[in-house]
Amino acid sequence: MSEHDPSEAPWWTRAVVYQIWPRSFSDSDGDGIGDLRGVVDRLDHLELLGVDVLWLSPIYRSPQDDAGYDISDYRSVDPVFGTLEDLDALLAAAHARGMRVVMDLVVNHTSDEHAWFEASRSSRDAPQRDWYWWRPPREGHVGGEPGAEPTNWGSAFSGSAWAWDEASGEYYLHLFSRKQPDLNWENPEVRAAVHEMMRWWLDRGVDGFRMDVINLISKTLPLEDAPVPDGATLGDAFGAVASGPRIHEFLAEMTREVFGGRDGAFLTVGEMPGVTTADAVLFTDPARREVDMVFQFEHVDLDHGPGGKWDPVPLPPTALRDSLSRWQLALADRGWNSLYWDNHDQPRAVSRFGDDGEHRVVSAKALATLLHLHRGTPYVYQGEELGMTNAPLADASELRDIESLNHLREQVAAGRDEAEVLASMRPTARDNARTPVQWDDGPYAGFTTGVPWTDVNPNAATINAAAATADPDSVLHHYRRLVALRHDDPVVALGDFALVPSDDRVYAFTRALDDVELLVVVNLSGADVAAPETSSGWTGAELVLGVRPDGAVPVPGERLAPWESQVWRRTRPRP
Ligand code: TEU
Repeated sequence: MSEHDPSEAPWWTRAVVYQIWPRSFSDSDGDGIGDLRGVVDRLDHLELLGVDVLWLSPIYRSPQDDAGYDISDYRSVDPVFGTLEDLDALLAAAHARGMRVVMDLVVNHTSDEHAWFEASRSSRDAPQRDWYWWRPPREGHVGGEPGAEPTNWGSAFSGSAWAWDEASGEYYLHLFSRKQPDLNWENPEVRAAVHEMMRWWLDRGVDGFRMDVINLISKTLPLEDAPVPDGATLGDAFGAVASGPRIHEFLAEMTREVFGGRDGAFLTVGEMPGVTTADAVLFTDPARREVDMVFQFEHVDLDHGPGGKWDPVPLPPTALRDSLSRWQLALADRGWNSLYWDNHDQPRAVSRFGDDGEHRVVSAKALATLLHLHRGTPYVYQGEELGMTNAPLADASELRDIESLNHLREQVAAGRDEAEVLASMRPTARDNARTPVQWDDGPYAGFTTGVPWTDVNPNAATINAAAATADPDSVLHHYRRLVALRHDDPVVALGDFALVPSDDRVYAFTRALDDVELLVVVNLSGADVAAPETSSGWTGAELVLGVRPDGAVPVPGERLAPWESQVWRRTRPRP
């Protein structure tokens, strides 16, 4: 199969995915929490946008320790989101409008309230003991005392990655919260149970899966102490758990067992922190049948300082350009990229990579153009199409996310000033992207008739879907054009990518397929800068999209206004 041949390329090479984080999408019953009926109520908006696939963040039964990424029953819907019948209704309504629905598959870990874990924890001889990672205290130590943990690993959400179970006298591993014990994928019964559950969802009508931290399921054995980063107290388990020795085998087996013999247009995307370009080629090589595409993290980790995400450093446009273009080139011949700026784990794109003040609209459009003109499958996170901004997080009481709350508590306990810790968290906290979607300028932005579970951003009076729908120059209508362009123009979906030399603040590239060529030029700064030299050779080309703060029509080769973005199209000059 050639991914460059439009007649043979898989359907998802021309698709755009929209991520719904249901808790903050739309509330239909006034309890302040978004739900599945709320999603059905808003399908007109998604149809207007033109997206092909909806990815639903977890709606399964869950104690909601990590906003649903801690699942206690894979085959039921949490009552806060509705019922299985509501989910069936959503599937039917989305399918009727030509949209597919992919579920979040969280199988690196379950909730500690899942029946599998309850059985596993019940005793050391329990038949399901080996479904999770149980280990005795470190030799010569007493279980439960500091330092007795089986390895020195830290968890993603503060503290040790091991929790002591007094009743059975062993520790269990949790790479995330202590309410998210890791499943032991070495055990074939675990794999078979997950495959069966996935088939159950496909039988119900879902169109695929976004696989949460799926590259962490194969751990390097034996589990051993890891290097301790400078300034940290706990070891970094990452090297021991990311893309481990059996990961490719596990994913190929999953494809075989779950999708084998099924006809249909499915989509699988593996979320893979730390994945390298070389790994990504292997994971997404169609011949290997592992996953269709991966979420990589390089561009969303560029602003992490020596102390990680809570220690942000300034991000020069060149760093972004180098990273994104490197991924384009690395997956050019084999493999496929997922393209995203933000999601429920990242700050809002326009606040992080653009300018959420004076140039909010024009910079949100510039970022959208840049991303959607790359080769790969673009993902739009709810509210991104409105140019929604980071939450103010003016006070610690606005934090809801377990990661934020644990970090704040840990730092304050260590003697740091709360206001200072909060300030360091503001740029990258996950809470930023979890405020309710701003639908209109009414009470609580039209998100709920009750009281929302977390504050609505005060800018909802001006930034909202109703206003954006009515304004032909809105960020929303720009996204609509970009989605349509990918559907209609094969060069956008499949064309070869080449970087064009430019000023350090500009990202310019071409895309080419057969005799059609596009030039994309984006000013990633609030300054007036020179256009790339190449631009002047494009006089007479068709302007596909052009956005300037003054609303004027761009001219090839002329200086670029702040956050200006241009897409030009021409028939390739014959050699
Ligand atoms: O995220 C995995 C991940 O590696 C990070 O995004 C991480 O959660 C975060 O950035 C820490 O700073 C996935 C989910 O998307 C996330 O919501 C879950 O919390 C996590 O897995 C555990 O299931």
